[in-house]
Amino acid sequence: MTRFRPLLAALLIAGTTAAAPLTATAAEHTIRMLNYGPDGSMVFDPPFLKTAVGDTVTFVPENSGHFVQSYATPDGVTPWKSAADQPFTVTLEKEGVYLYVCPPHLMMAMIGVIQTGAATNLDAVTEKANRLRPKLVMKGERLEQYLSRVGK
Ligand SMILES: [Cu+2]
Repeated sequence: MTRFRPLLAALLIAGTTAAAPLTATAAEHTIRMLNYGPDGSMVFDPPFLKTAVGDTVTFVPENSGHFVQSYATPDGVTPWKSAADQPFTVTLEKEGVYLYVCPPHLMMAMIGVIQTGAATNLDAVTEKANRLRPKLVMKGERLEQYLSRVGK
């Protein structure tokens, strides 16, 4: 029996080292919520972000009056919504496209898109986005601009 122990130990070590890089490589991204930024007034910066599955994104309110709420996400994602003026971190556990908004500034198209891994749900997100589009009174073209940056 004893000759199996080294094998078991080796398997345990292999399992540990195999899992470790996944944790170590999960990136932490930051998206700022701004009254004015590179893309004009009332913006998320960056408004489009590509991540890997398991990465985290922290939304940081650098000006007051903003918060973030998911609008369209991959299937199985619990909708998220932050408190106003508070940093908010979300872990992107499902592959696909995430469309999110700042509800108080929806009219000004304060919206953003995250692509996590492959854009498996792009059609569904685009369909839902079409219903959002009439609510974007100013700068509504941001919706198409950001979604057009989604790649395979
Ligand atoms: Cu806002």
